[in-house]
Amino acid sequence: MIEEAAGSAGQPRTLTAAAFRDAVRAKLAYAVGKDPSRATAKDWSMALSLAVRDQVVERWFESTKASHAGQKKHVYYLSMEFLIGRLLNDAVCNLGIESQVRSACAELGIDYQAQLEQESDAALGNGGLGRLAACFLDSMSTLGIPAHGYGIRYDHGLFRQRFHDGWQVEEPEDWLVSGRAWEFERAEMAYLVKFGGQISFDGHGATYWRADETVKAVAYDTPIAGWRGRHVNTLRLWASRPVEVLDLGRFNHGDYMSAAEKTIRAETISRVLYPDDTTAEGKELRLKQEYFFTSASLQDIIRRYLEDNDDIRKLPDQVAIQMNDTHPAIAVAELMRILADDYRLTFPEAFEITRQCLSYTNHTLMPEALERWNTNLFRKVLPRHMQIIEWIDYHHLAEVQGRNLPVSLDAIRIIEWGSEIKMGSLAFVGSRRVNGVSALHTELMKQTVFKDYHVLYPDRIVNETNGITPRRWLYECNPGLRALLLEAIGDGWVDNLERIEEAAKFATDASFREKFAAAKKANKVRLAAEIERRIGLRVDPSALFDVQIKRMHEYKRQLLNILETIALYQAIRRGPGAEWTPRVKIFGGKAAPGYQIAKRIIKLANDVARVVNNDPIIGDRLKVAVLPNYNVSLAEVIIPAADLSEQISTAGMEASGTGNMKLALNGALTIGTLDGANVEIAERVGPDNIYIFGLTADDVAGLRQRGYNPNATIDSDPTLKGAIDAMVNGTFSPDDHGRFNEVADRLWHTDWFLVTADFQSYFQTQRTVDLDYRDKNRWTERSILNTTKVGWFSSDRTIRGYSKDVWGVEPIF
Ligand code: GLG
Repeated sequence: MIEEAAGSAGQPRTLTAAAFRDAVRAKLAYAVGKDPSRATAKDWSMALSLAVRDQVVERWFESTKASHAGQKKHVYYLSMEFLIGRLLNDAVCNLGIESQVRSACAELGIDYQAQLEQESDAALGNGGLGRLAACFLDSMSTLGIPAHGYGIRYDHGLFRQRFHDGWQVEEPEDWLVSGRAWEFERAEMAYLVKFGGQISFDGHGATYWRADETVKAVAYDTPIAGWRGRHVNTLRLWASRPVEVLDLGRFNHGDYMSAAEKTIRAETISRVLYPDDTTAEGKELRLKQEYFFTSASLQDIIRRYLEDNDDIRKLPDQVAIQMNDTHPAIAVAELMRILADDYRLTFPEAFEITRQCLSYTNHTLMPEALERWNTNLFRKVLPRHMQIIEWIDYHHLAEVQGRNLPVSLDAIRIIEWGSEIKMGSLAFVGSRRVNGVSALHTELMKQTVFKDYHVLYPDRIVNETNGITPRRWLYECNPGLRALLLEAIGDGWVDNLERIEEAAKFATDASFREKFAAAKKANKVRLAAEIERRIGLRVDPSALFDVQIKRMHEYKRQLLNILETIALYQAIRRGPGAEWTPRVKIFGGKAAPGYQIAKRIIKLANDVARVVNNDPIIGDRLKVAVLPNYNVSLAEVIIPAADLSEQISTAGMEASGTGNMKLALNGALTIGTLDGANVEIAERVGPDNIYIFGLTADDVAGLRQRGYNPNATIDSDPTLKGAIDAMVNGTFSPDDHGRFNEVADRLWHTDWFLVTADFQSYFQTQRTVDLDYRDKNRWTERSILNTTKVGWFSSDRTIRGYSKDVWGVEPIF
């Protein structure tokens, strides 16, 4: 039994350092099986994590008991992605046991920081959508909302990115390879999930689904502790396993390969995360993945519900299910199937209950990213669900026809031309609430993609502007700034981030400003060391750190940033004697493996970097650092060190963005378009503390409608033309002049993302940034105002919004 120091009321019980040290030793011996003299860094890190995990487990039991006893409505967050990153420091900070853990490590002669780096980064997601789900888990636990996150336990998360000669190379990621301290396998918690086959009816109301293939979904649970460890929720990830482990008959005939065939087929479902989150993958495996985790989760939800309740019709009183994007939208049909086929409710009854339980979050308006499934494929994989969706579509349409409203019936069909199922439409029709992720995005949802639905259901669409957890994105990743804030205003801001505004008054206080700048500088020194370690480039920590970190995508316009880099490079070369503000351009981001143009833009960034960084005329005035394998852990190092945050998407295309919030919270000033949540950030920090440039969403729509001709723009702008010319004349690709022709051609001919249209405004704004950065005091003052004015973007606020507007649940804290 571990000795515990008494905690004051409401505070978590805390361990003494000595007790914790002994606990780590015991874990090393009895759980890892190593003697301290033989233990590797990995062994120690495992022992440390297991000891910390013990601290979470008791609270976890208590939370589970309390939520059963309290009979509160429970939230189930279904997401194909959870980008949780590392968990050790997160658990330690949330439990408030950092000082004990650090002293225990010191006594054991191990370096805490080094232990943290041993943990693999759980990259079970692509970008913002998956990271949002992870922040929501933290906030739901922090607010004491009984909740489960449900997803897939991929063997391989998002690929590891390497650069070979500047080109992206994808390598499989293997986060599970050296064991995982945080999860518990629940072999007994398994559900069967069926695919394909035939449907038959017995004529007395019973339906039978004789499947072609059945797999077993096995649960793996990770406890997620909230701030101060007051409540612990569960992230339950499903792994796909065969129903029969081995075909012994075939094995005994010496046919070893085919004896294992079913196992391989079943395990394939949870093998890899689809690396592409922006194009609909019309692939059977993807559809199976989506159905696999949705079905297992719904079966689990109903089992839990029936443990404490007996009337299936009252499910919506106890259950709120959130569909994170359309990936789990098959839940609409699956819940109906369970209610109708297993519990014998009529379709209308089942539909009503389904619509009361489910809600849907939309994350993008880009047509190519809105999932559609070919009906032939769908019918083959999910024959019963196809029938149910046909029923929903037919009845929904019939109901609408009766209401005589000004909507286009074609636009509200779920099954288009009988050949494609629109999953966004299915999710909309089957949901109680549908939400966008920023004010602008929600408005655009009402005006564009869901226009007709909005006429039919004017109350259904609500806005829940995204947020980020201040625990990971300030408290943990920025210890210097954390310490300064604790000293200045106490720790109320960690519970209620809006209270960070109490520090705004210090923006003009010279001593505070100095400490704030010193913390930023220390973070920049740390990042500079990381840049050197990763790519061998030396950068000066007193230069302006200009950061663009996010997935590589044309709409995010890394290309605009690179063109500006080229133009700046050319300007410095023309006049090296002028007064330049030294700048380090930092890029990080992965391109989907099949997204050729995005991969070429990575190559361009690397080619430009090579030339710029080696040009003796340029020196420290400009450096370009393209960092490979951007992920959550790297973000934790880059974000606290940023001076300038690049949020430069084509207006109307970035649903929200959340990197913008993290960077602003850590004191970076944003240079951005009026897109996504930038709009709301600008409202809060005020026009003097943000750099807004370029076309608005309305301008973009107008320009595209009229037909934009990039030719004239490029011809009339020598700076832009010079940069594009350099791209195609071999300045950066002496070995292959034609390498970037296609990139340039797109700019000259179509430029759908309006890079050229926004270039001049962007370039000029960057020159203003240069000038402003010279006034260090003023810059720090504005940096402080960014940190202190963006408290509203806490995911705690977002989750309170969902609780009230979408789920109908009450946070405990
Ligand atoms: C999407 C959007 C982002 C958004 C995120 C979370 O592209 O703008 O911030 O979801 O809502 N696919 C994404 O990452």
